Amino acid sequence: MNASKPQGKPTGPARVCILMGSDSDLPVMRKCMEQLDKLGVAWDAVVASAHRTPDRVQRYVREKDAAGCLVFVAAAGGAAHLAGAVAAQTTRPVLGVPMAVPPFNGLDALFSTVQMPPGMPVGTLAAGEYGATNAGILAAQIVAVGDPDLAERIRDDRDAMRAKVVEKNTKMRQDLGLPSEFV
Ligand code: RP5
Repeated sequence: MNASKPQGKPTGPARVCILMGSDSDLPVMRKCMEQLDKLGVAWDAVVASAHRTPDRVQRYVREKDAAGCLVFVAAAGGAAHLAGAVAAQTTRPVLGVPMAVPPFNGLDALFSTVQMPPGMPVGTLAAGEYGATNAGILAAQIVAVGDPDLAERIRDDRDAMRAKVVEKNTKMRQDLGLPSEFV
C-alpha cells in the first residue's frame, strides 16, 4: 500500500532529537535528517558536547525527554562520550553515530560509543554517513512502533529500494548481454 508522502520538513513536537558534538559533524548528520524528513518524522538538532558543554547536554536531553522526544541520536568523533552522556540522562532509546575524524577515522569514536558499561545501553551504528543514514531510519522504526502510518511509510520506502535494485540488475544484465532475469 502507498502511504501519503510527507512534504518538506515535518512540523510539531520533535519525536527524534539529534545531538552533535560539533557543528563540524553536521554535513554527515544531514543524512540522518534527510531520512527523518523523507519519512515525516519531526526532529530537532543541537550542538552540545559531552566534554566542552556537559551541562548543555544534560539540560537539552532532560527538556526534550519531558517534551515527548522518543529517541535520541548522538553523533561525536574522537573520544566520543556524547551518546553515553545522553544515555545517562534519559531512559529513551539512544542511538550513537561515531564520526570519522582524523587520525583514526572513526575507529576511536566507534570504540568509545559502542563499549558502554552494562546497564547503560547505546545502540551504536556504523561510523560516518552509513551510520548517519541508518540512525535516521532506525530512529523512525522505533517511533513507528506506536505509529502505524509511519510503519507503512517505512515499508513503502523498502519496497521502493527493492524495486530500484531489481531495476539496476535488469539494466546491468542487458548491458552485459545476459538474459533479462536470472533463473
Ligand atoms: C567531537 O570532536 C565532535 O563531535 C567532532 O566530531 C570532533 C571535532 O570537533 P571540532 O574540533 O570540529 O569542533 O567532539
